[in-house]
Amino acid sequence: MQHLSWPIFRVTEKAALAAWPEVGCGDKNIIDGLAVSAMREELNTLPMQGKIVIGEGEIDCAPMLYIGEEVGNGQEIAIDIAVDPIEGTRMAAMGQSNALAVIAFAPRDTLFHAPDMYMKKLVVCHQAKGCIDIKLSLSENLNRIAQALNKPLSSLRMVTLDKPRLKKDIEEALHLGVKVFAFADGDVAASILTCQRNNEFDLMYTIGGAPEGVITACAVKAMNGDMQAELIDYCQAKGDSENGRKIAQSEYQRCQEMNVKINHCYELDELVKSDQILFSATGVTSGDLLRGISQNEHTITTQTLVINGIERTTNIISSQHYR
Ligand code: VTB
Ligand code: MG
Ligand code: MG
Repeated sequence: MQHLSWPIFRVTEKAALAAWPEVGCGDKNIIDGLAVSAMREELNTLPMQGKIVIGEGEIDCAPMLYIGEEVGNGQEIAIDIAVDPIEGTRMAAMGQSNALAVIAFAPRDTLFHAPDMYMKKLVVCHQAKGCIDIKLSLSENLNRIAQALNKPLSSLRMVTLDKPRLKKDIEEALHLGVKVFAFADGDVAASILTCQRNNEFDLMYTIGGAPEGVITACAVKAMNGDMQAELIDYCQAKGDSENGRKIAQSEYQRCQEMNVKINHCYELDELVKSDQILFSATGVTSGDLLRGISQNEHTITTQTLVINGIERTTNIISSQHYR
């Protein structure tokens, strides 16, 4: 597995580079399509029997590296792959910050098979490990985290997403005096920022995509943080409606087929069963986590974060691509 720790960063680099010329084009499917093809091509050169277990695209019907797709050149080890060719296609399409190309590798059969639906996620850094319980209220969790970190609620910094479905939670946190940082999009980046040493945030709490949740879990596990997650149905995330109920019904069916439970607390060790994790993210547009792609006359510069759960290291790799 360790032999993939170098090649993995080229996979997200290539995807980010392919999508970047179309940043700001307004069409997220164009962005996604470019990143997907570049990623697939690069993955197929790697010495592995890779299987996509977390892909993306069902919620927004984007071109995808589909679940079950086999990639790699078929040699050596069998691995599970969780991928979001562009995490934040809307940001990339609209020229907003924080879009990343992301991938994670883990040994075969160690990643949670999440359907593409909404997931409630709670992430903390290693100092607050073991104190969270997603089944309790947000207030209770904020109190527990503050206690674990030995700081007052008024110094606690929570990162989340600025979505209507989180309005009540944001108000609840603010009511306790907690400082809230609501990103437009991108809870993978928000979660990594929470787990980094010298972390900007004490916790990440949100309702976002389940595939992003498993990708996040890979990074959190490799960084020795903690996380819990709960799949929630469409109506719980978006409010009740006739159409929503139809979507929710199909989600229940899908979950039954995949043998996973809605409204059940999944622990980090259930989301990712192994410590042998390789994770890579390349900035497409600049954000809090990584610088986006930039260009001058002769070179294009990319910045990539590689998290290695085997070695327990994180590396930031800045590459100059000569033309
Ligand atoms: C979520 C979140 C992602 O998009 O999938 C979100 O996990 C989609 O939210 O990080 P909406 O359904 O409200 O659009 C991201 O923020 C970016 O991909
Ligand atoms: Mg995507
Ligand atoms: Mg995404």
